[in-house]
Order: sequence, then C-alpha cells, then structure tokens
Amino acid sequence: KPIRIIGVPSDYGQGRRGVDMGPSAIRYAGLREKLRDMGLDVTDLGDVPVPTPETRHIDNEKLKYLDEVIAVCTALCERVRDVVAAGQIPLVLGGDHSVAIGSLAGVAAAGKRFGVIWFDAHGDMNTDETTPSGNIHGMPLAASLGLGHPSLTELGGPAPKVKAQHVVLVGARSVDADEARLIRQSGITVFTMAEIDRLGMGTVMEQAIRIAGDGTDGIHLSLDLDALDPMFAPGVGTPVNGGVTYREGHLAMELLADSGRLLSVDVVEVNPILDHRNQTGRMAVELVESLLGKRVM
Ligand code: DIR
Ligand code: MN
Ligand code: MN
Ligand code: MN
Repeated sequence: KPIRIIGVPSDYGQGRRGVDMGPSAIRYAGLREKLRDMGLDVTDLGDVPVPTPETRHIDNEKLKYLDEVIAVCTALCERVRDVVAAGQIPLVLGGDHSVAIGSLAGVAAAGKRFGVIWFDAHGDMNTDETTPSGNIHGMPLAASLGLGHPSLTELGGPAPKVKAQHVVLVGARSVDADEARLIRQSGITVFTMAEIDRLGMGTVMEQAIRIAGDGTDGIHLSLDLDALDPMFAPGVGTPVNGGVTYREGHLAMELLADSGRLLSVDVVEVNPILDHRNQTGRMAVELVESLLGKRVM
C-alpha cells in the first residue's frame, strides 16, 4: 500500500518544548528517501498546522492545553481519515503522544474496525481524574477507549474508537497507581517488560498481532520511542530505564510487517533537543523501515 507521511509538530500534550521538532528530526534522518529506496510509494503530505505555544496559556491544570490539543487532533483526524479511506497507510510523525487521539479517531472515521498495538514505556491510560501531571500525552490510550473527558473521547466521532479486546500495550514499565487500576479494569492486554523478558519479544508480538488483528480490518501501531531503552532512544521527554532493546525493537517491527495487517502508524515523542546527534530520529527511521518490510536479504 502507498505510504502518506503526516507531520504533527505539537508539544501541547506534555511539559517540555522539543517534541514539536520531532517531525523535522525524523525527516532529517532520511525517512522518505529510505522508504523510496525500498521501492515504496511514499508521499510527504506536510504538517498539520499547530499554533506556537508561547502565544497560548493553560486554562485547566488537569487537562493542560486542552483546546490546542483538540484543534490539532481534529485537523489530524481529518487527514488520517482521508488517507485511510483512499486505501493508503498514514505514517503520522509526532509530536507528543496526544496526537494519537487524532490518528485513532481518523482511522475510526474512515469506517475501520481496528486493533491497536501501543508500544510505550508508559500506560497512557490516565484520565483527567487520575492524571498526576495534567499532561494529555498520558491520556491518549484511555481517550481512544472512551475513558476520560468527552471532548477527547468523542473527538472526530463517537466513543470508543477501539475496543479493549483488540488493544495491546507492549513495553510498559512506568505506570501511575490510579492508572494501573484503570488499565486492569479496562480489559486491554498488557505485556510489561517483565513479560517480554520471560516470553521473548517473538512470542509477545505473535500474541499481540493475534489480539489486535483477529476480527478486525487491521492494526494501528502507535510507537512511542520511549518504549525503547534510553541507550537506543535517548531523545525522548520521559526516558525510563530497562526498555526494549535495539534487536527486540526491530524484531517486533518485522513480525508486524510479516503479518500484513498494518493499517496506520504513529511515531511519537522524539525530542531532538534532548537527543545525541539525532540518534533517536535515526532509530525511528530504522524501525519504520523494518515495519514496512526492509530485510537483510
Ligand atoms: C505520566 C507520564 N504517566 C503522566 N506519561 C507519559 O504524566 O500521565 N510519558 N506518557 O511519556
Ligand atoms: Mn485559553
Ligand atoms: Mn506514550
Ligand atoms: Mn511514553
């Protein structure tokens, strides 16, 4: 399927500047050229418009920059919807992870019944009632499942965008106490780092692909670069030790490619200000290459 790149230079979902430069960092690492070298049909559709944070202020400490997040996600939702409806794969470049509220809403608006594999060190399952930070990037998975503030859960269409039985969280190792309770109640499947260690990434991804893929039109991958160990992806806002290794990351992407079930992708939380010579941007591009079918031979 043809690939359509959509940049979302927004950092409204979290506390630090820098992830707004994520799309540039990933493009600078050669994303489009490398995918074209693989023989793929790739077009960059440019960026969704995002207002400058210095011109804005926080209204609600439990939902910081809510209006701005809604505006950005609504614009992204429409672009993703059109790309998916055209039978193409949207490759969304964040930005912080709040943008996934828009991309999942867009896939749903295109009429797809889809599963989600959420690669993340965190749960992203907070609501405005459980959040310790007020940062919306800690809430997008909850919002997509219909949990939290209606302006997020009903963005671009009715809630929920995805059913818990088709959602898998992979790589978790930093979850807030109330968030953990919500995750357990929700009924999603979680493979923490402990499960990856015990079962191996191969088995974890086989199961994840089955859960997200069986009985759906396809799988949305939401890839937070902080799922990777900071050794391989230091340029993220909230690094957590003990993450997915370089090889586990590539294996996971290769297995997803082999499944043939990929519908749409987010690549988020790359922060070039905190990075070492764009190591994390380059890691993101490498993982996307594996995800879209690059092989040694
Ligand atoms: C924390 C950190 N759970 C929060 N979250 C994320 O603020 O809700 N960091 N997603 O990347
Ligand atoms: Mn305001
Ligand atoms: Mn995340
Ligand atoms: Mn994260």
